[in-house]
Amino acid sequence: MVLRKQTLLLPAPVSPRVVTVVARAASAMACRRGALVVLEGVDRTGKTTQSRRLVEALKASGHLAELLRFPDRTTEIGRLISSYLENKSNLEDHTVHLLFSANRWEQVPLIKEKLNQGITLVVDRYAFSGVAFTSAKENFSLDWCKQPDVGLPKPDLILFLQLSTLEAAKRGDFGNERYENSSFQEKVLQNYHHLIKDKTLNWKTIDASKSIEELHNEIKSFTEEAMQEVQNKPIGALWK
Ligand code: NYM
Ligand code: MG
Repeated sequence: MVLRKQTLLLPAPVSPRVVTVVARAASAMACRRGALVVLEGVDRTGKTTQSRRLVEALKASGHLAELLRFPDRTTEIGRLISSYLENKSNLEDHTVHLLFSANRWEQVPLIKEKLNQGITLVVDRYAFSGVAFTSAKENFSLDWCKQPDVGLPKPDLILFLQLSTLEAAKRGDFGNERYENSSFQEKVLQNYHHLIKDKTLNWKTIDASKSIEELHNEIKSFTEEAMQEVQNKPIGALWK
């Protein structure tokens, strides 16, 4: 009789893959928050391709993962930025810098909520793009450019896709958007080189001249490592 009862309570046979998925989701719900993973680099280094592939791969191996990108052109602030980038409108340089930052701040409640739900967020550009691009303009110091983003959720990992501007240019013509020319991109690259010296952040430099597949594998393994390290650590504050 007892045996029979036990037999009835046994769940239907499940594949090891389902067990893994359920176990991971349960552990996420129990304690571990998601990791905040950022991809940075000049234009044409493959950030968008790699962020998408990373999210797909994480999901396929049973993790909770979502993609975000900045600028987020879908919000009201994002539309102002988009029109500026497309040269359809002009904005004063400080003003547009602050709009890019505001476009990140408006997503902060959502970012925190998702991380706390155990969702790993893969972010295509973040505050480092803000600083690297604006400080490539005349009379903008790195320090001034960082201030509006001080206190944003701190990334657990920043993947810097490194490629010379010459190599980047070989990947095809730049688009018609603002900033898309080699001399500006060169200044942006130099600014990134200053930013990656910051040892309070977990920067990993990746050679973006590698194949899409090689790059993906490297990025995935750095991400999985960062996801392990997150454990019960609270979400940090950037540049604080
Ligand atoms: N950009 C992006 C900035 O100038 N400041 C920022 O804060 C961010 C997030 O926008 N050339 C620039 C970098 C890019 C441009 O980005 C649009 P994308 O990834 O091409 O949509
Ligand atoms: Mg672009």
